[in-house]
Amino acid sequence: MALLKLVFLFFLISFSASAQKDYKLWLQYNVVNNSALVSEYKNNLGGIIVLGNSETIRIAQKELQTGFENMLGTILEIKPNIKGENNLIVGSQLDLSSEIKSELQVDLDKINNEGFIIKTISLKNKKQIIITGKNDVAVLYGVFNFLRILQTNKAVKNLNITDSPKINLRILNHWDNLDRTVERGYAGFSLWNWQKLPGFIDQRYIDYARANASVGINGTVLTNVNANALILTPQYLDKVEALANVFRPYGIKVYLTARFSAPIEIGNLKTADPKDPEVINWWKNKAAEIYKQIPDFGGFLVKANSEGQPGPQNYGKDHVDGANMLADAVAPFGGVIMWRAFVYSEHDANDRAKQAYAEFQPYDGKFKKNVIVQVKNGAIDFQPREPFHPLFGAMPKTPLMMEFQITQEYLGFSTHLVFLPKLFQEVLESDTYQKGKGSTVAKVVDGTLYQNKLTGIAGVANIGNDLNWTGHPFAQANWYGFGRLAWNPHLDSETIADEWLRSTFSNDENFVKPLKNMMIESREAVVNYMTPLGLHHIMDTGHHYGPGPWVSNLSRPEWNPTYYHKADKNGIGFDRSKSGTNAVSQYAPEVAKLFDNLETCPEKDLLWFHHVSWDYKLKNGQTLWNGLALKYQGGVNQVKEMQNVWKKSEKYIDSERFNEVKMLLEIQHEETKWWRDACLLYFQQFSGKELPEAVEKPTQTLEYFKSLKFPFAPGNG
Ligand code: GCW
Repeated sequence: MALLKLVFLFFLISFSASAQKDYKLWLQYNVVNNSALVSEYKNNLGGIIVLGNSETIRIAQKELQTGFENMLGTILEIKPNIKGENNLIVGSQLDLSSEIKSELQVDLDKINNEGFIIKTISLKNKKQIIITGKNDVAVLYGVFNFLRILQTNKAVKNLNITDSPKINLRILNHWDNLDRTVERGYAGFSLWNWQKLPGFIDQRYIDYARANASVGINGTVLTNVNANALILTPQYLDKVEALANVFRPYGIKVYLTARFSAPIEIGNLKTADPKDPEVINWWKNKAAEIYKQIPDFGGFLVKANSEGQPGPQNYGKDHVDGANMLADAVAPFGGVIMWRAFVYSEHDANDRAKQAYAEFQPYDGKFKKNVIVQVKNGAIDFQPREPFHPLFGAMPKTPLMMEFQITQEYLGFSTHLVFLPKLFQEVLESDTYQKGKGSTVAKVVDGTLYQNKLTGIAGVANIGNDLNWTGHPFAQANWYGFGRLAWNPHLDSETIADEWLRSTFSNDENFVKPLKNMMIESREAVVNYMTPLGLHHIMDTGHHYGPGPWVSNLSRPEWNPTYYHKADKNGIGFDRSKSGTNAVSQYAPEVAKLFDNLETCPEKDLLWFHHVSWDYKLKNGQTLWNGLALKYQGGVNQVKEMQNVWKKSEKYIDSERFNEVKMLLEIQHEETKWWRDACLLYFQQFSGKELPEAVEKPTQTLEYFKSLKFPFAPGNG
């Protein structure tokens, strides 16, 4: 019995010890085991002097102490004032001595309000390291960046870093419902425990804020864009206020989704017409009420007249009327309205890919100054690959914010390992040519192309109450990577993968190198085994889990996969060229020409823009049918290879995370075969051709794949 107890206890200890690792995300603060580095760190970091005493500064101090203790095994001495050399001086510009300030003036002039400086300077001939910025939150960003230097085992001698975020609003969009289900959430239930708020502050709220601050995320929309008006009632606003209070010292503002019909639902009005004086007044009062409780409330995110959500069009008004009415309500308090451009209508027979542009582009210049239009990265909907949305660059007089999806609605939920920064980077680097060569999407989003003051980027969160936050340990990298790209949309995804691996797992080069390659490859792998060569939207209905290219019975034509792939005996693909729907014309002439012409259209986007025959010759000489089949097989092989790489990583990491990822990769590998077989068997009915040699025989019949049902797939309401 005693032995049993002991075994149990051991199990409990080892379990919770490694479970904590999962929970700790990229803030592991692993012991530095390179002795030369340890002594360098210790020699350069004698103690800290903390200037200021806000809650934010106290958080920064605690973070440094925790980091040091864990990574170097030493307690960092807190000094009341600068004595001796090699101290870390941490505090905002407002708290710096004039001597330090004058040393740093050039750098201070370079950074923006949220930027930071990490610099080795000489004070009275003594070397010191300063971490500063214009305010305490900027200092906190500097501290996290400094700790990243240590976490990634880089040198701290002669530091000279100035860095500022290039985008103002760096926001997570939670599609969290008030009943704690999460639309398209695959990591458990919502973090927000509305029933226990405001009295009970879950430690997770604090840990969530800390994780976000560590990558510079400065806003969170707490509620689903398919909104519930109740969140705007006093009962819920008390709860929102409690969360805002937790997040504030971490530099994170709270935003809410505004249900357009709220004046009717909770305000007892007869209409929600944006031109109705009572409605206008209701929103003004609501905004005032919110700002009284939450003075730094960020504003509203709105999904209107999209997929059945109410909006101004219900009253014969348009998006501009709706957005501007709300903008006026929050303007006196400095709030913003993020108005989504994700619209398509069952009454519009046009190519769905063209509808958002057709509707929004003519509104350019008509929105109030505090409105920013939120545009998904592609014109359809967060597919494994989409060409960039044609609205980017096409509204020079309107701030546009990027909406990425971090949660993997269409990319294997939280069972597939897919490193999304690679996808995000591909979009951000795309050249819109709207102001000549070099007019990248990143420059539209960071405001440099058209000198927009208001800039933003949103990521639909993949976070839930799972122990490891994101369901898949590697999905943490997508949260991390989103934050890093939000800070700097010009960052390279390889750099991000490198940082993340080192901070999350290990600095051992033998681990980092192969794993980094694996992460970078993982995005193309998912495209290959799901939607190669420009295919899109061929997933199963409702839950969007797994393949469903055969689905053709849904009430709205543009909900059916057959609408998108258009496979028939003549070939496959959606003709969006000039001879088709002419969606290409929504791009700048240079880009339109590129996509329109079969010769120049990148093959990765081929079937997005063209319907081509099964015998069409690809650049490598393969027929389209063979090439398509080989891509599917290639994706399966890539995941097999990912499994091999992962197996070799065992000795570098803890067994719990190792096993989790191993199991998940096995599931992923099985599912790659499912995608390959289901899609190829289905398309084969039209091509009438044999599969090339190198493609493995299907594991099941098409009928079998069609019969699969997943009534309780997560994320689907
Ligand atoms: O991707 C689709 C999803 C919906 C989502 C919608 C949107 C929140 O399937 O679940 O609704 O997009 O972005 O509004």
